[in-house]
Amino acid sequence: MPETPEQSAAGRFDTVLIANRGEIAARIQHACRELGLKAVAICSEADKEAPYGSTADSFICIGPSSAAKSYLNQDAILLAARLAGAGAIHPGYGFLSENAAFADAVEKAGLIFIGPTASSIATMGDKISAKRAMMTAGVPCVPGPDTALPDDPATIGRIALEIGYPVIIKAAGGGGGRGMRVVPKADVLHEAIALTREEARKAFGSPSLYMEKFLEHPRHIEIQVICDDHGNAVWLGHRDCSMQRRHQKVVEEAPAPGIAPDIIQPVGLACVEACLQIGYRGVGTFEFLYEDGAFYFIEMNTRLQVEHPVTEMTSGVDIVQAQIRAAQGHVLDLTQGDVTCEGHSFECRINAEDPETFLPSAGVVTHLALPAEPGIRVDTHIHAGYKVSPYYDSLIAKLIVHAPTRAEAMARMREALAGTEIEGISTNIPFLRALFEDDAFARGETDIHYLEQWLKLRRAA
Ligand code: MV4
Repeated sequence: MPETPEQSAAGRFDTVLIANRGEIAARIQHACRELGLKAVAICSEADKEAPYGSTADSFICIGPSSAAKSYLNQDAILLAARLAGAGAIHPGYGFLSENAAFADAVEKAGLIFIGPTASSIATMGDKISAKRAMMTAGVPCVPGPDTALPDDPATIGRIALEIGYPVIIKAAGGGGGRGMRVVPKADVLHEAIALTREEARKAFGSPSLYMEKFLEHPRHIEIQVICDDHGNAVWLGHRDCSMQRRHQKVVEEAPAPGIAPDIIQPVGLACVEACLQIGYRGVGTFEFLYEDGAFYFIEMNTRLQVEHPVTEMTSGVDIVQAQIRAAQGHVLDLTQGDVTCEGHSFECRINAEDPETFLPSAGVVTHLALPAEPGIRVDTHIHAGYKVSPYYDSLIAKLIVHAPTRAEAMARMREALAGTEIEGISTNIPFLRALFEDDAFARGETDIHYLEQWLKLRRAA
C-alpha cells in the first residue's frame, strides 16, 4: 500500500527551532505548543531576558547583540538546532526568512525549513524572474518587460517610450522600496539608469535593472496564500497596507476597503494558479499596486508577514499553524470553498520610537497596560520591566482588532489604543490615536502617499 500524504508526514519533526526574536518568536512558540510541538528559542546577548526564552523547551544564546553575529549567523543557528535536537527551523520574518542560501543550508543539514523551497525563494528574490513567473501564470503585472534592461541606450529609450512616461527603474535584486528611481521624462532617463545601476551593483551585487510604468497614486494591496506540498493552494482574502512611512507599514487592514468581491476574485484565483504552477509551498503574499480599479503585481513575499494577524482575524485560519503543518507535509485541511472572510480587522504596529524624529527609543518599560476586551488581540513579548534594546527593529507590539464592520473595527481600535499605556520609552501611540480620528482614513480614501502627507500637514499645524 502506498503511503497517504498524512502517513508520510507523520513524525517529520517534533521540535522547532525559532530563528527569530521579539513578538514573532513568541507568536511562533504559541503555534508550536498548540500543535503539540516542542519549541527551541534562541537569543543574542541583548535578548537573554526575553520572556519567550523561559517558556521554551530550550533556550540557547547564539551570539553577541549585533544581528550579524546572532540572528543572521547561519552556522550558529544550525549548531543550536543540532544541540537542541530540532528537526525544523522557523525563520519568522526579516533576518534569514527570505535567504535562499539559508533555506538550502537547513535542508542540507537534514532539517526542514518552515517556508518554501530555496528555489522558490530565489525566484521571487529576483524581481525580474518573479515578474516573469507571474506573467506566465496570468497574474496581472505593471506594464513593462519581464526581462532585464539591455545596455544599449537607444533600446532603453525605446522601451521607455513604449511604456510611456513617467517610468520607474528598479533593481532586480531590490524590493521593499530599495533600489528604485522614478523617471519623469526622457531627458533624465540615462542618468537615472546609470545611478540606479551603480547603486544596485553596490547594494545587491548585481547591476540587473528592469523598467515599469510608474503608478502615481496607487494603494498597496496584498493577497495571502497558503499551499501544501500536494498541489493544493487557497487564498485567504486581501489586506490594504497603504498606510506606510518610508516603506515601513504602520497600519494594516483586512479586507481592503471599497474593493468589490467580483473584482478581487479573479486576482486571488490567479495567485492560487501561480502557486500551483511554481510548486509553491507554505505561506506567501502577493503584493499588488491598485489604481483606477486595476491590480498590478509588484513582488511576492515568501515569508510569514508581520501583518498576518488581520487575515487570521477575518478568515479564522491560524496562518502560523497552517504554515507549520504544510512544512510537516500535511495535506491542506481547507479548500477554497471553506474560506469565508468575515468582518473587518485592523492592526497597529506599536513602535518604540521618538514621536518627532522616528528614531528608535531604547530603555526600560516602567509601566505597561494592555487592553483585553473581546475583539482585541495583542501580539507582544514585552512586559513591565522589559528592556527595549537599541539593536533591532523598533516594533514592540501589535494591536489587532476585529469587528463586524470597518466603522466598528475603527471604533474598537480607538478603544484599544485608549487602553494601551506604555511608559519609560517613547512610542508611536499618540500618533496612532490621532490617525484613527482622521476623516479621510475613516472613509477609506487613502493611498501609499497618504500617511507621509498627513504627517507633513500635522507638523505644519
Ligand atoms: C512602484 C510604485 C509605482 N509604480 N512601482 C515600493 C516598494 C516596492 N515593493 C515597490 N514600490 C513601489 N513600486 C510602480 N511601477 C510605487 C512604489 C512605492 C510603494 C509601493 C508600496 C507601498 C509603498 C510605496 C511607497 C513608495 C513607492
